[in-house]
Amino acid sequence: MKRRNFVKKASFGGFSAIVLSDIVFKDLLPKDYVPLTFQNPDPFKMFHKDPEMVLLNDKPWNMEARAHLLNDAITPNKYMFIRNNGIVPESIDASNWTLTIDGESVKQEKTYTLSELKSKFKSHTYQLTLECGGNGRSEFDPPAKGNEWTVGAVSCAKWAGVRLRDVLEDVGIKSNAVYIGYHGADLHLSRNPNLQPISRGVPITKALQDETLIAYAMNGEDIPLVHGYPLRLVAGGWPASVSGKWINRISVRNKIHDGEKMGGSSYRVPCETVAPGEKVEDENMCIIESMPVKSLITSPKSGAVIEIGTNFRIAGHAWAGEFEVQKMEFSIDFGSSWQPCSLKRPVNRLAWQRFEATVNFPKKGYYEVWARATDSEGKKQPMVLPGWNPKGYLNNACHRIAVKVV
Ligand SMILES: Nc1nc2c(c(=O)[nH]1)N[C@H]1C(S)=C(S)[C@@H](COP(=O)(O)O)O[C@H]1N2
Ligand SMILES: [Mo]
Repeated sequence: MKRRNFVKKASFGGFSAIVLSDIVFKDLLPKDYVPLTFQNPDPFKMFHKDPEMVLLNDKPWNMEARAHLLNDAITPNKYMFIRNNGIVPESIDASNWTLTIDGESVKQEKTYTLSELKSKFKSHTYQLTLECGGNGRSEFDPPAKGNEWTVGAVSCAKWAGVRLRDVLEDVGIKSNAVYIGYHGADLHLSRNPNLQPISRGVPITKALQDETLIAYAMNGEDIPLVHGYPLRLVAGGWPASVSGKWINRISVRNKIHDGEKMGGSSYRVPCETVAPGEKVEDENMCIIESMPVKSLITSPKSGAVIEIGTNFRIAGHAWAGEFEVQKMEFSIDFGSSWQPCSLKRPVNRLAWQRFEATVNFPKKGYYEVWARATDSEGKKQPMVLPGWNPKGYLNNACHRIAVKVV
């Protein structure tokens, strides 16, 4: 399938696509000034997103869902959050796309074309939960810098591709391999080609799991451009920042990968809990691995008004990083008492799980319905904010919706 260039040229009736070299005074353009003809006013159309999605940033593009948009068992593209650290690749030629496996710990470097990857290795399909490490950041106080995600930076689409393990076995890796790191084709915001916006990775044990894919399809189609077309790494259950988009290189490392956003406070939390606002030295920050247990009430939408005596059904999804969700409960009295929800098993490991319950309200008035998941290790979601951390990661506090019974 041929993709058109990402930068959609605005259609100014009379003229066809303008390119940079057409601009007579281009050398006089103020820094960071985007000529009208290159401005794209509608990221919802550009990325095929539902207009109810929430745009958080345009440089880079970041967009989140609202809880009620995430009600589908399998997240469709139109409701999938977008998290970019840099500039989406502006033109992609899938027919010439290659993936190189290199690094200290490969026996020899090897490069595959897209069609070689597809024909040489068996294809696998899994539904995988991808949640941004910063999902829920907006609630932390003191606030952390970064996108003000509320609850919608999570998705669970169906990804198809080849196992990273099969590819690494074909390449041959040395026994000193400890980590893999991805490299993508997106541009740094400065447009400096020597800088990468992000290059993260996972320990080799996670890389070798059945469900860790080099994916080339999402929900039965080519991966949408903004989500990593034509090739992305998908490692469910971990902060989605490890699932590299537009990947053209994977390095097998003999040490913890030291790419962009692996160090400092990026995707790291204090190894020991700290007081809100406390300064934490880099050496006391630990890399986030499995995401914590969490759930979301996706139906109905917060703000529901119902008549007393009607059956009130709630439903949603729960997930628990590397683990399974074992129990799901709800509360209508601010967590004083909890009642059970029905909970499905995941369709496969690392996929979110559906829960449902019927809620009875004792009398008319305002309520909040809270939902709480417990994982297979017995860990529960906190009712209020979990431990503060400098970058505002891992907020897995109970989700709640407002209901008025009339
Ligand atoms: N190449 C590349 N891969 C990337 C990113 C990026 O900016 N560039 N962002 C990461 C982060 S922080 C997240 S949360 C997920 C978001 O994936 P999505 O936009 O497909 O939802 O992609 C990850 N992979
Ligand atoms: Mo992220």
